[in-house]
Amino acid sequence: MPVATAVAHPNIALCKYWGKRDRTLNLPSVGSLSLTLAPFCTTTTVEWGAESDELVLNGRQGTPAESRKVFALLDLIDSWRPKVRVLSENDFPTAAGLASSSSGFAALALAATKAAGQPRSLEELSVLARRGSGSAARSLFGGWAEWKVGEREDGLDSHAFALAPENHWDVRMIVAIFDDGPKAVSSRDGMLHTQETSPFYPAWVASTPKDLTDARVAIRERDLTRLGIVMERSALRMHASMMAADPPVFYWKSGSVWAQETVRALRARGIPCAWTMDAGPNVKVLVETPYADEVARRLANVADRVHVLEPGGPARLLE
Ligand code: 2P0
Repeated sequence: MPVATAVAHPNIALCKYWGKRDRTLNLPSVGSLSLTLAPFCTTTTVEWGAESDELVLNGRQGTPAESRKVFALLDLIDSWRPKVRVLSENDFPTAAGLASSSSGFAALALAATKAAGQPRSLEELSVLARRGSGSAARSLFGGWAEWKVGEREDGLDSHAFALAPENHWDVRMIVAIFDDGPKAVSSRDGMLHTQETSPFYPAWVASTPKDLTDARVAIRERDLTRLGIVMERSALRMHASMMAADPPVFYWKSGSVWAQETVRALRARGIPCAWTMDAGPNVKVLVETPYADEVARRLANVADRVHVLEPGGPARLLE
């Protein structure tokens, strides 16, 4: 029975993805840009040929909703596929403010295509992983990656590509945790509701191309001050679009604002750092490595917990 195992890291967007132009193909309304982060990872084993379709996620049976998403992705690889067993383990809490779906669907796409005997390029895998979860399109790549919005109706040009490898720039991403419970509103529901009801949504979409242009330059020049301006602008505009939805989608907690204030205070003292937030209350702070310990210490004063992460490599198969 063909078996393959793959490992992928989660990523955090510096220029955010929020909104879809096609729900069936999971095509984004905006381009996005991210940093892939180690050491957190998802390890996924696919047995292509089993008694029945089975998903085991972190040692428990997958829920019907989780299983539907996973097996729908496998159907895209081969609509005549045999029954398949999928075992997936995250070495970080599933709802800890890092999208485990990003590493999960990247590892699944890589392991499943290998087990099915259908090896694909990283760009083709990115198109496939995108169908499971948008942010997974970026986790196939290590380091700094951009996911193109694309123009084609079939979505084949909406994949990520590598901007710079993980050793391009010596930085850390510090995750300040304020709540590791499950989200009240999933990203998918939150973004669809935002695009359907927020008067700010068109302005959000229109603002994103400049963010991508500015972020590419800042990353190339390893300019954290410039990248920080883009990161915070992108996160604030994304959250402003959802806060203006009807009813609002609101993920912030008081601790989220304390962490943002901590970052501004550190910057005022000459430490280059910048924050971003996703569909939850946790705050992620990008900093050059020599300042990481001090920034982590300051954030630990306001957060329940902090994790210090580093740029991670691309998704890979385990022999
Ligand atoms: C991102 N997020 O760029 C944005 C920022 C959350 C906030 O991608 O519907 O799980 O599966 O494509 O990728 C989280 O949403 O959404 C996400 P789907 P996904 O990282």
